[in-house]
Amino acid sequence: MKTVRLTAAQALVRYCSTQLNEEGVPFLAGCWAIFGHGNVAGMGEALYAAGDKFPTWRAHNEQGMANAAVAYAKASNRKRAMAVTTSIGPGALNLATSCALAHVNRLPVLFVPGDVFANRAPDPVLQQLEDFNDGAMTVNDAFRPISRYFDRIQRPEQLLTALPRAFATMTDPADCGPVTLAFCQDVQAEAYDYPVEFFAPREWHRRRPRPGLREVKVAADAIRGAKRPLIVAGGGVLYAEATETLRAFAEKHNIPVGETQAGKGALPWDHPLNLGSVGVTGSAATNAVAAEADVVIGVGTRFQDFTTGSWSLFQNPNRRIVSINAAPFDTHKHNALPLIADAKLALEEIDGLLGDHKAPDIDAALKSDWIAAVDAVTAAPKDGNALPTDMQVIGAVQRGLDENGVVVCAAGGLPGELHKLWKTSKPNGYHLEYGFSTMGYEIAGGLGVKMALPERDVVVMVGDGSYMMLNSELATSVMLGHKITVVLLDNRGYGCINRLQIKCGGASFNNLIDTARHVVPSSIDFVAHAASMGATAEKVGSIAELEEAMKRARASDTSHVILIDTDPMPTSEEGGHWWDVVVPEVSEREEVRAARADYEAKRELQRID
Ligand SMILES: Cc1ncc(C[n+]2csc(CCOP(=O)(O)OP(=O)(O)O)c2C)c(N)n1
Ligand SMILES: [Mg+2]
Repeated sequence: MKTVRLTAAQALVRYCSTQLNEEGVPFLAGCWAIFGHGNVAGMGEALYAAGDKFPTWRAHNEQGMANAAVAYAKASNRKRAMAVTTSIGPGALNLATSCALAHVNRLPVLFVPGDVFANRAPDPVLQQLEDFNDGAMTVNDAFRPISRYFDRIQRPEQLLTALPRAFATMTDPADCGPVTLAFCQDVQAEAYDYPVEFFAPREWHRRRPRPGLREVKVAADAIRGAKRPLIVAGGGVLYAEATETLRAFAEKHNIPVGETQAGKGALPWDHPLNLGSVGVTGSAATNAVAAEADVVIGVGTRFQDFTTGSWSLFQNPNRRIVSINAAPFDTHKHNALPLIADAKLALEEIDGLLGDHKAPDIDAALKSDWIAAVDAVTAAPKDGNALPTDMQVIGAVQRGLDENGVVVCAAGGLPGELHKLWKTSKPNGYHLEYGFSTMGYEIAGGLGVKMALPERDVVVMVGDGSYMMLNSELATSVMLGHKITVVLLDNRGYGCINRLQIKCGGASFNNLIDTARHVVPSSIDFVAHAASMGATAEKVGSIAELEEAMKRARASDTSHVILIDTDPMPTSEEGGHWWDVVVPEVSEREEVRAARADYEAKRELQRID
């Protein structure tokens, strides 16, 4: 057997750079890296030698660079991904939030945190956790429950089994998620005679599981018997690139579609059968159909609580759920009729059995009334002096983009409003991280989206709270020349949690900056802050000014931040649905007792069968 003598880090980098996706391009676009003693000598040397063949990008925060990697994978429909390497200890643990984020959203990332010395000679090395009862425990064990595949590389030859498993996990539609290869720092630099053929280019084709005959028939029978079916389109539709198949299926069988946060954009917003968002932040149109639906057909959705109104949305007592998903785990939820398959193939095969079957028409006014409601709340305000609402800002941003735009967001009040109100024309034009809803994802995520889709106009919408939590990859976007536009809505605090607090009967407390304990009133100069990182930054005083600023941002080559003050209280009244957030059973506050009574009444509608 022909061998080549490489360090383990060199072998990992060489293998990563030769693995291709089904289109023949490298599955991993490159590697984000922040170095420390735990990876600079081993991984650092190997990445340097790889040069442009496997590019390395430096960021400012491990969580930030990992968020960029997650966003890249999502915007690439999981066909491409990135690696992320860190030192040990704090550098490694800074990845943990992003690793869980990737896990929840089922997105591929290769995490390579450094680890302690396998030979234990210098123990405890700087930043080593010492477990008194377990000699093998390191901080990286925290990655076990949040990684889809976890391994610790303690000998160079372990890569021969670990790396193929890592790629199999990242490229499998059912198992897809983050992989953590905790890489002992001495092992990174250790040499081994690897078989040359281990590094031969290999194409990883996404498995498209075929549906079982019985499951297709059961699903088709249920759909044929339905008078009021509803398709719930999830992220799986986009990842399976099944948007055209879904459109043809919905049209031929006359079945309306509601979209989850991850599934938004599965159909163009103005398609007559696209009733808009579903669930807690759903459109009035979809939710009205959902309440009566006798068959709910989930396609590539994991039915999280925002989609199901905490399981109080689908109120028809005889309703059945058909769950089409590549992951068996998701198909069995809530006694659904399981259809374990790739979304595209499943729809094609159900279609084959349904023939010309058409479901009864739904009232066309549902959709037109909803669009009229959307247009009303997103219109520019007549009163130019009032503080703008989130909805009005969304309208202005939307008007400032064409179908090439991509909106990026993750946490705060904006995701709910965007889910309801944003008009997505093309797949991937709507990029919401609402599986984990991680504050601080937005700007780093926008950078990752831009790296995946350089030809598209990427606009990050972010609240002041999320901006303050993690903004440093704005400087990375400037440094790497990946221009993003950031629209920063300053409502002086955690507006959505303040509203939730009040809704649960609480006093406004510790959410808005002014009602949090303070000695000096907070006054953050966001424009100066963003400008200090090299972005062009400006503040606008109205929706009309925002529309002008959007034009400047669009024309700019540099990342552009537009700050606007907004009102923390208003939300769109139209649409929406109850969400299960517990209210205290006893309280001295009358408001809490009233909210509890309301809560108990709403819980009656919850179905946990
Ligand atoms: C990392 C993280 N911490 C806490 C939360 C809980 N949380 C969700 S939204 C939110 C407030 C967001 O504030 P901001 O970005 O200003 O948006 P706004 O609510 O004002 O629209 C908080 C604290 C979270 N989602 N993520
Ligand atoms: Mg805020």
